[in-house]
Amino acid sequence: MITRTDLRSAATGRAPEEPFDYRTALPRADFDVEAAVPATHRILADVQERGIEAILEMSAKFDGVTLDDVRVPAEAIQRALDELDPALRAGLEESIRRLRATSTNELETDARTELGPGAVVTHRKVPMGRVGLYVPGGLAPLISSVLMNTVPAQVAGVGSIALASPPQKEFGGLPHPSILAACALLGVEEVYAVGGAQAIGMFAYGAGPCAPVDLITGPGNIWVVTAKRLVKGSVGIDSEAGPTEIAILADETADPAFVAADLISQAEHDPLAASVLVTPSETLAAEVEAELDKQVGATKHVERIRTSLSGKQSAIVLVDDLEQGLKVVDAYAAEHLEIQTVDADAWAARVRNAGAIFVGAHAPVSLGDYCAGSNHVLPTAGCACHSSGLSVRAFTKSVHVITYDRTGLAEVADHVTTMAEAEDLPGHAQAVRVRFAADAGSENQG
Ligand code: HSO
Ligand code: ZN
Repeated sequence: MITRTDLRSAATGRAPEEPFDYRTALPRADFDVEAAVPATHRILADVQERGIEAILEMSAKFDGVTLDDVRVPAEAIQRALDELDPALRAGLEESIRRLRATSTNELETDARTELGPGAVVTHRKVPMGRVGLYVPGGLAPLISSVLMNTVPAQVAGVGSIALASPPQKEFGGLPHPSILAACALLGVEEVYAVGGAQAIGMFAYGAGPCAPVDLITGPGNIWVVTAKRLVKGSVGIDSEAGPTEIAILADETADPAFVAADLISQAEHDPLAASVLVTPSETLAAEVEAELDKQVGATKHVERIRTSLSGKQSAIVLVDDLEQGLKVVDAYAAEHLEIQTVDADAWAARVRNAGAIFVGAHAPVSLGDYCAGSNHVLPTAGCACHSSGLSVRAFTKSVHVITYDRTGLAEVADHVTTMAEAEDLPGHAQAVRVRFAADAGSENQG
């Protein structure tokens, strides 16, 4: 069901230490944002031009619901909480508690640097003013994504939070009730029943009751990801989070049943989801294949899982040793990376590129999806090389505050004027000299 990619020296004729761009050899989904640009562009332009009217037409066309308003009424949000299953409520509350603990601990303080008498630079951290959080409906109602988007925003101190999730036909055009209940638990009151690229347009440009936001975060399908890329610049976005990915670096000490279950867990999300095992152990590879055969049939979403495991984005990658495995997983830059090896901590410490790293046999990705206290909105498609997952930092910007007095400026005035003249920008030099003109005059007179 899952294919093998053999990167061992014997198969490739290349020694593991030879420089090689492993990205070209690794499986990856066709998630062609470029191809989705023209259609997404039309949707965004329509939302920008016709606002709420365009959005309501799109809800009818894409979601099959006829609505006359996009804002979810406060009573519907409260009712969803009243009707929430107590066990689910307990789970959500524990998840919120853990996310708040990590988010609070991750808050960064202002950095004040005194560079000399009368010369201070402060790096001040400022929360975003208004954010738009997107929670997908799609193949599963991602209740947990409400928490992952909202908690760090709240802890960062964002003043105004709006949340959008697709309207669901079976719930009378509202988002899934558990999504609304999670909003109620968190005190999020501004909720919109809008999905897809049109939700991103609504956040970016403002439409009807929704004022434009400064930052849009959250995962989504190809239309959402493409729309975020297109509006970027006029608003901020978090990293691109497309179909989910799991990579597992494992050796012969890993439990094949655990490894297979974890590969299946993310394959369950999407036919385009990627599950990749990187191992130097042919025995483990064979055992995991056998486990997959055994376990997949017993899952609920068999077809989706089979499609994603047999897709070209999933594979068992054989490597010479864990050193080469480390190069491979670093090049792949998976959204989620599990390390199930001896000395898992030590291997994990050497990983540079991953959205999140799960260390040891008892840290499955599912834990992080729901209740680890870490965030599950993470960069996919190799973006972990340059981007991070959601955290309070994503909802905070920083600004240098420069506080120099006359003494402080005098200390570096000559350096500024020299550099300005070297750049042929005498106006810059003059802006400093003018402040000491009186001194120069009194010296001349003296
Ligand atoms: N694994 C998904 C998040 C998720 N899983 C939500 C279950 N619910 C992307 O990180
Ligand atoms: Zn998941």
